[in-house]
Amino acid sequence: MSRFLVTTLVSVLTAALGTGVPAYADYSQHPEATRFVTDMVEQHDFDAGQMRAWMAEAERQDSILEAIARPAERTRTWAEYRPIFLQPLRVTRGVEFWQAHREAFERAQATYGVPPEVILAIIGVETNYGRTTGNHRVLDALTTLAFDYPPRSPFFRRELEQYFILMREQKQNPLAFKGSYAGAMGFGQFMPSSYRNYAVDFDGDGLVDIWNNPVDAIGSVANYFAEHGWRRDGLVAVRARAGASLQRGAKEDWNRIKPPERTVKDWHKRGLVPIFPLPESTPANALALEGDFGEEFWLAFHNFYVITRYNRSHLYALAVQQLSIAIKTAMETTS
Ligand SMILES: [Ca+2]
Repeated sequence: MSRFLVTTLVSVLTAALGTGVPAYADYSQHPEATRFVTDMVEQHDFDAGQMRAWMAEAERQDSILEAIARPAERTRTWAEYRPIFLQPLRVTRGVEFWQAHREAFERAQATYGVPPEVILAIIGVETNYGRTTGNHRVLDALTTLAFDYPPRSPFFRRELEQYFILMREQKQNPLAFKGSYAGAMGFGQFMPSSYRNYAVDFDGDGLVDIWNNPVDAIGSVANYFAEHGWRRDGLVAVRARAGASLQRGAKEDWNRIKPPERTVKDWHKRGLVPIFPLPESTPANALALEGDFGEEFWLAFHNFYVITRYNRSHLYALAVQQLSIAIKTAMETTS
């Protein structure tokens, strides 16, 4: 019996027994993927036979479905999350990466207004400066999530579409690239749409390569921030003290992932004061986090919000901010 017949029988039986989603031999037979192929042919002029061949190569990965169901940001407290990214080795390697690419960091700051330590912290948190860019085939990750993860299938279907267009633009083979379980790629873990929209050729060699080229990666992360509203010399976050009179108000006032609407003055009135003086008119959100020594309070400013545009998590943004300060401090003492 052919593999096709066996898997077809298995899927019929699985469906008949009601044990869950029917399993398809590969994505060339999956009905959603079939519709996707038709759309790619009609909307973007891809070759139908080539698209079907790629879909036949794509493999559903259960490990990806398990991984997306439990991202670290949603299951860990700040006390648990922080040490993952603030290890001394990650700081040391940040300094090394800075020293290795000084010119690119200076040019990125001049061009986009984003300081080196922030770009470094992003690349450090995302991939340990390009060391861990992911072991999943991007094609498998995006097809699995586009066609077998209903909660976010519209998002991943769009990213899969962008991935094929990116591959065509870059004259690359869609089977050849690896990334995270979500299909994020390269030093800065860009999704395909971000790659197409924000990645730049920062060393001027005619290629936009954030998979292997650290200089392009540096410029691309800085450009991403600039395009998402980063303010040159703007604040990110400052630790705050809460008096006994702290008026907490509604729970949803805290840890917001939105542009700040209140100001330092508003928080001051409610009993929350930054540890060093700031203009009272500065727009700020407030964070209350479970830290090593009990509850920690922070005021988070516009540029903090911009960091959450990279990854929608206040723990992520605060880890980036703290790593950036650690790297800058270490750089100042070594150079
Ligand atoms: Ca380049």
